[in-house]
Amino acid sequence: RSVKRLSDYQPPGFTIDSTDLTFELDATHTVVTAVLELRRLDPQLTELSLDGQQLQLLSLHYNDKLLAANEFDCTSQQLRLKVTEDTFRLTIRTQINPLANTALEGLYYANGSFCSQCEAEGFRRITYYLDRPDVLSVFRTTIIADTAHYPYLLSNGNKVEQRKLDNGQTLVCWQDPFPKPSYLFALVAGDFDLLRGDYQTRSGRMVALDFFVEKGQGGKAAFALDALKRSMRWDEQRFGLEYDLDTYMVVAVDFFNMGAMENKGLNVFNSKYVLVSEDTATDTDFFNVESIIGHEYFHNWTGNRVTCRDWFQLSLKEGLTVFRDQEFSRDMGSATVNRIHAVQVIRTAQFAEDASPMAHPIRPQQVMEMNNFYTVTVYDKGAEVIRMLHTLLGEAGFQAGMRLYFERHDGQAVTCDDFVQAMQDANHYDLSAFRLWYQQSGTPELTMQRHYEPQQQRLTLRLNQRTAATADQPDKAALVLPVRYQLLDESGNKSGLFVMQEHNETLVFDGVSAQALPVMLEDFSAPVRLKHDYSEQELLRIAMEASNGFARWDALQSCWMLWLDQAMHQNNDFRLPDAFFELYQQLLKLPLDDKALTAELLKVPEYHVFAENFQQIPVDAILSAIHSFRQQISQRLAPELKACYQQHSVVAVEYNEMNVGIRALKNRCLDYLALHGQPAETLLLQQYNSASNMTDKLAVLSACLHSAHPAFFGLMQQFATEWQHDVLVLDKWFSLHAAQPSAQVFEQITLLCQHPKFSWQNPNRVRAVFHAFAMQNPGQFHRMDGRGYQLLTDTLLKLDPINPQVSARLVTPLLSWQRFDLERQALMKAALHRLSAQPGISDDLYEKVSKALA
Ligand code: DPP
Ligand code: ZN
Repeated sequence: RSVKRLSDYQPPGFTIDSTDLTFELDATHTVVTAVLELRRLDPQLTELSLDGQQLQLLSLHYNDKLLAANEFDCTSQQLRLKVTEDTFRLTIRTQINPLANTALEGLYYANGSFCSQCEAEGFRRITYYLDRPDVLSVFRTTIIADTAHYPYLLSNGNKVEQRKLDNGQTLVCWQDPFPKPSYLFALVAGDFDLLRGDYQTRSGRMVALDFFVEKGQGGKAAFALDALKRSMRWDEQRFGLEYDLDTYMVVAVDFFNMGAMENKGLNVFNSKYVLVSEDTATDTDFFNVESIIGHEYFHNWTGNRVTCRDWFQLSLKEGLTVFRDQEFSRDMGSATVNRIHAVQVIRTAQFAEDASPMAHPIRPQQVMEMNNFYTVTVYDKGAEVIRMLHTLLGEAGFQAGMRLYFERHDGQAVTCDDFVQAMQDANHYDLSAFRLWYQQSGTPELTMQRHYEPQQQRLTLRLNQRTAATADQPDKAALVLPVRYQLLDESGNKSGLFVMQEHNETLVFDGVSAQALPVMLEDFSAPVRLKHDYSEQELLRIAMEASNGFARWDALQSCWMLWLDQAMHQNNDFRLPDAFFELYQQLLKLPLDDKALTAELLKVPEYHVFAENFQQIPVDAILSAIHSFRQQISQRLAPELKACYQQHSVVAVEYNEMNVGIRALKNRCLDYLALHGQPAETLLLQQYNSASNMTDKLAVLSACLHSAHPAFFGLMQQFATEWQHDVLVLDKWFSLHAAQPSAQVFEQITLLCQHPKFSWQNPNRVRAVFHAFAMQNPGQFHRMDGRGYQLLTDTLLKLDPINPQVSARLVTPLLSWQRFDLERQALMKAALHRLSAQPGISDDLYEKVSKALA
């Protein structure tokens, strides 16, 4: 198995000026004819090597000459031939089997439609090609298919021809004027509902917006269509970027490995990120649709117009585009809650990845299977790195950098360094030390110690940064850390930005009182772990007094860690302090204007939040402490919880910031009230039966789940009957079953896998069951008898031959075996050995398992 290294990058020896593709579609025997106009860039080269995978070569022409089998070399991975001219044409006919393509990479056939996914290296499963992002070509795509079954034949760009053939087939031809790498190619053929809209750009051009979704679901795309218009407007206003084609198409499919894909002019989406209506989707689903619609749209400039030179640069487009979609979401809803959620992703999933055998910098240095590097590090930590640039340069400076970036690189395939250079040059700001963020992995730990001198009224903060070794890199250097702070003081609050560069630095405040309290790392201004010496009392003071909502939430998070620690040392005799109940009481009686933030403040952190603070994770102690915290809150604050619930129980159904916040608050109360057992039943049933929206229905089910309420099973049955026709809703039901914190979950999962709507071929179904089990059911997954690990391992062995991308994602929780007690370590390791012993295990899974066992 081969590993590719960034340091081995070589520019392409040939390029492809134009790519003319013809698809004769058939579920099992699709014939692809590729006419490629090639040009030699390196005159020394005498051999051309094209990438290919699982292709059956039918014929190969060099210019007009049909080549005989001995005139080229065709292996399972490559097509090689001698080349004598500087420009020449290759005509390659291949046959592929889309129906057999359960990996869902390249061209596949599922649910009666053809669909493609080419990022990162899927195009080589369609035809032999220079399948690398720095080969940009102008594409023309002709699709021929049976008219009755496939009335819509779609590809990138503008439709230039459509005609009926006399054999019941239709031919459609698409031309994309923008040169693009093969990973942005797309083809879709099928029968859909079409929802149409349009958008006038700021320069006055009309753009047709077409959403293609499963038959009968057209109405559920209206919100996504509006979200697209909002994204287009927002990108014009905030970034000055306008759409560049006459049509923007979005296709929603149920069989899809990822969330969505930004193919030029023809986005393909996982249907769960397009299809929403109040009765079938939760507020979180609506949020995700808007954010992902935005994300893929924003890629049109950051990803498509300027793309990546090689796949090691993935964060160039993903980190930047996540930053952009986060800023968009922040402008559309509660800025504070959005930031809290983004920070939670970093503190749980990303910190966990840094601590795992898969640790890598946002620009990885070596890769076996590229699909394994679409990670929370590349995406979300990558976005934090962009956010730090934004913090250092300010909005105006950052936008100046963006303009220079596009001025220099529009139409090119570039590197992360090119991006930073544009930011540097536009601002005359030396970013040489900052660049280390791109090559160093790991989570920096920032320690703050306070020292107060009463005579001088001087507060000194001693700051130290240290990054522990990671699996991929032993030695770490000091990073540039933008530290935003606020000093809470009677004499007035001071805030500012301190840019830390060295391992040890001091920050001095003069003329401040002994009570002055520094709030560090406001808004999580750098992706680090902050170690501080605040007392519980001080943290609660920040939680009550800070003007910044994020700082209040963050202080409470630190409190929870203190209390967990105390609970662990007092065998759960620990009682939460009165001052805490006073704070909660106040929030319940007088919620903040931002109700969604209030609901966040009222939440006991989840297992993963607590777990990430430990090198060795005390699974059982965390779970029992969470249980005890929730019990204490529900008992001590019962009247306030009821009153707050009652006060917010009537909410208009429409998805908007206010309604979402009220629902979040009400359902947070419900979650605690459900712990009251039988007396809560009326309340639960009442909300379930009267709910006009999925958020409120699902909130009842999950409250029952969290509190092990006996109403759970009856309601789950009712829910299944109501929603058996809607797979996206059923996915929620699958996940709730799989998250059930009792041993019954094992039989339940067996039953779920026999459900008529379950399919091992469908990633959404598989994830609904097994991602929920492995990630949202820590008690059963980490059982001491190993049954949880065994179930996941059996699943992976079954899944890997079907869809390696999905199996390699699901294996994640097993990789971090070193972070558990010795008994669990042994069980998890045995599971990993079982996987590695499996003959024919995919590169995707092998790369992760072998690193975990190294
Ligand atoms: N490039 C896609 C996205 O992040 C993932 N394949 O939008
Ligand atoms: Zn993306």
